[in-house]
Amino acid sequence: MRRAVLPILLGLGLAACGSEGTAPTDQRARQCAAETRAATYAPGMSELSSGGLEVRLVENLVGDQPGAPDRGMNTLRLEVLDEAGVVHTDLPLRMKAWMPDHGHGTTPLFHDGEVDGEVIEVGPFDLHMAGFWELTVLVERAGAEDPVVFAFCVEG
Ligand SMILES: [Cu+2]
Repeated sequence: MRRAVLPILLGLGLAACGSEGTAPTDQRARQCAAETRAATYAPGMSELSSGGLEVRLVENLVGDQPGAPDRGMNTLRLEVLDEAGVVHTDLPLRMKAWMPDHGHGTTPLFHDGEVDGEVIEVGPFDLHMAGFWELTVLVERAGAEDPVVFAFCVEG
């Protein structure tokens, strides 16, 4: 499948934002092994915002299957907890998916959260390239956006 898709992507001019798109799979895997900025995905992992909120990544879906963020369509299932540990579904949030090394993100760049029970779902969004991605969750509280960053290396 990927062999068939790559020439199409290259034809769209995406080759300009990195050479790893054409690198052999083992070379990309080594890039991720050496990527010190990236977290290792685990369901339930969480990050604290400077404003005191906890954003928990309940799970990521690749397509409709649980798994580590990967190339293609991903969906984050999040919980937002306040300082008292209370789960909030009343705080609007959006997520920005960005490749800082390449200076581009997904199209569209921002993805709004939608409440699904006690979980807030973001996506599906397309991680269209292998490499280092920052998924910045911006939770709106008291008129300001409080960011939390989940950083992953996508081996593709
Ligand atoms: Cu890129």
